[in-house]
Amino acid sequence: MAPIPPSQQQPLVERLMSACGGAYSPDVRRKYFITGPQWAAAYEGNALFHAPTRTSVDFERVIEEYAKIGIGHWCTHDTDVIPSTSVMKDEQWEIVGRIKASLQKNGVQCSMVTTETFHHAVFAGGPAAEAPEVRAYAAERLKNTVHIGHELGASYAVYWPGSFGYYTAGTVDEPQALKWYADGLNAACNADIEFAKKYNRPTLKHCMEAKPFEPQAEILLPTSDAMLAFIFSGLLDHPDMVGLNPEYLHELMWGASVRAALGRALLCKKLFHFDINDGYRLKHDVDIAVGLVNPLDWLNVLVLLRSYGFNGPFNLDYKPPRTTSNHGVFAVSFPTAVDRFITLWEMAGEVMEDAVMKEAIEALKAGGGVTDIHDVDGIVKANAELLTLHELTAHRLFQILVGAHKGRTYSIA
Ligand code: GLT
Ligand code: MN
Ligand code: MN
Repeated sequence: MAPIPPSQQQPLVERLMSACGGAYSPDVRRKYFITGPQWAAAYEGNALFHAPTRTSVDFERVIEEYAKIGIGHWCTHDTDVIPSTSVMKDEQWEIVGRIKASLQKNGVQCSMVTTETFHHAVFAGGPAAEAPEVRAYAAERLKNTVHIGHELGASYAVYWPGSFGYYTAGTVDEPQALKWYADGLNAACNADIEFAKKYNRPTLKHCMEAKPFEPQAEILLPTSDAMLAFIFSGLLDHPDMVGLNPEYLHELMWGASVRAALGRALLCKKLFHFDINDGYRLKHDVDIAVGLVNPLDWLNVLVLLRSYGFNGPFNLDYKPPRTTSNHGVFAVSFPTAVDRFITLWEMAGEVMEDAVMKEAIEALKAGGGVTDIHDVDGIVKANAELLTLHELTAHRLFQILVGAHKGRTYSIA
């Protein structure tokens, strides 16, 4: 093939995108509770060893592009949109006003707000550092975000305590630090109760998000399970207001079965919000778009969530790869991520209705019918053939994933 000059590259991408087919319309996409973060679309491709590959994108553009794609909800960190020197000053409200106008103009809703307590130098010692002024500052930031959330009409607040940990142990008193961290969340929840009254709105759902590795070397609340223990520890003034925002990859990173981790959150009625993406076990937070690495596992995850009535928010917390251009972020990265999610979600519905799956699961639950429960060998024998269904259903899930249940086969020509 002859080299493709830059002027012909966008048309090529557009043509191949439409050749892919299978895109859902923006109206269909809007039927799902899918949320798009400001930081994901605005990510410039920079990292510790990576220079940026894209230019910055402001919230006006992100909201407009999300609206065109059919992503009906937008979320943000305070400092994604407000310079840190302006946060909590009068000038922040002028920016919030512009955000409101932009959301309204494009028919997009703000679903969630989150406080950046990890990037700025003030959080070098973490959001619950030893110095009381750092903790007081962090609490003010959390309360301010709750206020902005009510102003923008959000229903969720997320907390990713990225800097809550250390590189070297010895000075940080872990139980004390956890108590201080709870003080911050308590300040946010108590302020929320007051703001909710003033705004005549329900309180927000406060969602904790765990990540096991990075950016600290050791993390004090590394997993969703650790956060569940924290929520039920007695340290929180309003544990009913606090739940989880698990991220698919963050659970996978430490080696969990994501489906099982989500199952524990569901059991505790604490699955409030879900960051959807993909990646690899025991690696850093690569934030690949949903379904590009583990589609079969994703199908399994969505079967669980659908079975338990979790309908979102599904937050597209991934990083468009550095190899994708500014144009590609909105022309390829976001629409394809949304469409894979919808496809997997609908497939999960097919799994739940599939006659083979249903009968296999019912048969396993029926058991072999042994009545003498002291007859261990008899119980084993009675279930022996039934247990083959575990592998059969895994095959069936694969078939549904690749369309083989609808007769798609291959033959050697
Ligand atoms: C950061 C983190 C994400 C969190 C964001 C919310 S910040 O990008 O890696 O997983 O969801 O604070
Ligand atoms: Mn996340
Ligand atoms: Mn991540």
